[in-house]
Amino acid sequence: MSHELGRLEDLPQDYRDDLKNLNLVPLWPSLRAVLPPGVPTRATQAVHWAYADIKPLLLKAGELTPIEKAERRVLVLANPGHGLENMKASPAMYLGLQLLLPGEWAPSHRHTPNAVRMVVEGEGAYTTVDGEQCPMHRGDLILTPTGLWHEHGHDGSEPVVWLDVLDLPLVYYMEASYHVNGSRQSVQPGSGDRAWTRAGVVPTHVFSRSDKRYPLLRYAWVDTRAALLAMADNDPALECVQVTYVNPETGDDAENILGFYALMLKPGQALTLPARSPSQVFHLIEGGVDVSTCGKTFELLEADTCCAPGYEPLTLTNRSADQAAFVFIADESPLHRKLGVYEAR
Ligand code: GTQ
Repeated sequence: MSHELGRLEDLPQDYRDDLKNLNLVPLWPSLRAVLPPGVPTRATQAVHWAYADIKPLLLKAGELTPIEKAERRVLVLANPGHGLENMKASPAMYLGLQLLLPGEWAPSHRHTPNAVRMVVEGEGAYTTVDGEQCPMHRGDLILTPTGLWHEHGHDGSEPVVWLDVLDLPLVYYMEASYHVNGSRQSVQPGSGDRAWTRAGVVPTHVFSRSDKRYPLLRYAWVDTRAALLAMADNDPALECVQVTYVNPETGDDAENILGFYALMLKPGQALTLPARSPSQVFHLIEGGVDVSTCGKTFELLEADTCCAPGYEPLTLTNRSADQAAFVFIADESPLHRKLGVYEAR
């Protein structure tokens, strides 16, 4: 017996017209497309964006478009598999490289999508989030979670570039994406990364409890890097030297939809990750790493970024025989876990 399902063309035209006029669709011609056998259909392609290609175009954008005409001067890393105009790296992830020139100001706003910034290069910029001024140094991760006011400023003398990672495609798809403009924030004293300096000891709230849902907004790279080196030193047999950026008060992922991690590859290490359902993004902070997936190998240099679809195994290889390499990873696993569709094969 054939398992071929009936096609739309098999149905008489007048019947198809009747259905269409009543906003009805027969399922069987599309059933296999929406529920394919064994593995999902993925529009996400494995794509590599080289920083050396992007930087001159980003600096050119700095000449062509004043900050007042851009608000956020960003070149979006768009996956051709999703259509460039849709500005998606993957179903739920948006990536952009943002340029801020000395003295520029990207005004205060808040929006429903969650964002993080991974600082790529340049000194002297800061992001003010919910009244907290977060200095931006290379490798720092700064959260701007849903609904929090944020603005970017720059007191240094060289261009500053960072990688924006947002869950914009998902929030837009949900018809829940919008922004509100605000006025310049007044900077409040204190910072989460001074209140929460060490794992294992957390602030005791004797008199009053902060009502901040996101107590830690800035994850300094010096601390994350030191944590990875200590983990590797502590357990030389540890295969995957990786940390997850978490909310230190709850232990949950730092944001609700996307997950963020820092991975250290030991000299010469090749790490094969299982096929997992969420798409992933890799951004090289330090060293030289090859990323192999979907029959392709990307030779990442520092500040390069690549993405990979879910349900594919992936190998990361440190090209150096004597230096560790450090990778920032973003993925969709908090979303997949919350929805109950997370899988590792
Ligand atoms: O810096 O606030 O890449 O609102 C896209 C949207 C950056 C930002 C982006 C944004 C921002």
